[in-house]
Amino acid sequence: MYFQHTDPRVCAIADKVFGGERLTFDDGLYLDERVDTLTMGKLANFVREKKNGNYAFYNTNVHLNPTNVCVYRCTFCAFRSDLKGPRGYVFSDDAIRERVLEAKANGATEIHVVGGLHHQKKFEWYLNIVRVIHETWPEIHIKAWTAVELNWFIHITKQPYEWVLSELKQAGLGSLPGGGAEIFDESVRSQICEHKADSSHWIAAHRAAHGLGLRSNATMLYGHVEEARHRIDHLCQLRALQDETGGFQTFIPLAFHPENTGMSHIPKPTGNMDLRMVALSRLMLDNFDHIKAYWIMLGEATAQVALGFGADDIDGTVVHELIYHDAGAKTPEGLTIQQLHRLIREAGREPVERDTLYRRVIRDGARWTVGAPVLSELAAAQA
Ligand code: V47
Ligand code: SF4
Repeated sequence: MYFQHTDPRVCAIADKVFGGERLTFDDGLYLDERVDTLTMGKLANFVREKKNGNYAFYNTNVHLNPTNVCVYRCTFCAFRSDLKGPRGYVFSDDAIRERVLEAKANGATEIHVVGGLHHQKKFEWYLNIVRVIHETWPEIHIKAWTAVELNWFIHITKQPYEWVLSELKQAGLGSLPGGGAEIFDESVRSQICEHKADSSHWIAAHRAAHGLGLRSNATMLYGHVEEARHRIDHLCQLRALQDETGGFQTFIPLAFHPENTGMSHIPKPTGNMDLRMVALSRLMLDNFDHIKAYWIMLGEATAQVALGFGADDIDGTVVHELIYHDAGAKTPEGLTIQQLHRLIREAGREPVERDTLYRRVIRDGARWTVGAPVLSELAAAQA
């Protein structure tokens, strides 16, 4: 590939990228602090196309946040409520069933379930949510509970992660979302999410899930009080766990949304920073297949451009999102498949509907079946 740059350090990094060589912590720091956005994008796009061709993935999904009542007080969170707060809510089993039946009618393949850590609910309540969803519609993939929630479950049950996860898996859990990771560095965590699960617990929960054959995602919350060295450290820790287990599917950089939070004085990250974080993560996470530009959080325009800066996935139709909308997101609460196709095609990519495990979805209206894993199809076509 033709590549020219006046900075010899950038040329050395580019040689590594084109040669498939792993970037070091120092390379990552240099990219984050010193390298222009278009150069980062060009390098990241090379990796993105090598891994995912011209495909851009999306899925048909729905969100369920069963409660916003939370024992923790993360300063970046606009979603949580106190136990007796006027905004506090708890879903009933009937309301959960209704959400699942709505998802079924809309042809969703996945339900994404995360919420607060309720002061008074026992593990059985969280387990029952998975059971109710699974019994209402066994075909839907249940991606539920972040590592922070799993950490709460081991705290309230006094059982190890393996026990909690096995119970959830038996009830119908399909995979874990990537939330709760924030920034792993403890000096940052103490400012933004004091008391909640630390980085070693986040990692232990995902390691245990991978050990039980459950796939998971990973995230990083950027654009608040963290610095470049914290972001690179975070990415290097995720890369090391992926080397060990291979259980991560997708990485999602999450842009801090300040409205209605305890850090509302911090401006929202710019579109430039959003694109840099997508590119940086694509370049550092050489052992992750997918980087997601979560359109709900980035906005449709930036998510579209991100498909040329390292991202190969834009998440899904996302009906009923609350976490970002409570924190000031101005994006719609959902997009249709036709709207997602338009965003992807305009960006010059080929839309592919995937299920949670990145198998091709073959659709006839609201009815669907799954085909082969798309990346194995791609590898066979390239061989
Ligand atoms: O853990 C909360 C973040 C996460 C704010 O796995 C905020 O496919 C920015 O993890 N500004 C939950 N971020 C969402 C999440 C997620 C989203 C989409 C897809 C997947 C996936 C996972 O949202 C939390 C926290 O890191 N968050 N409040 C805020 N004001
Ligand atoms: Fe609670 Fe999660 Fe909000 Fe933190 S981010 S306060 S753990 S709901």
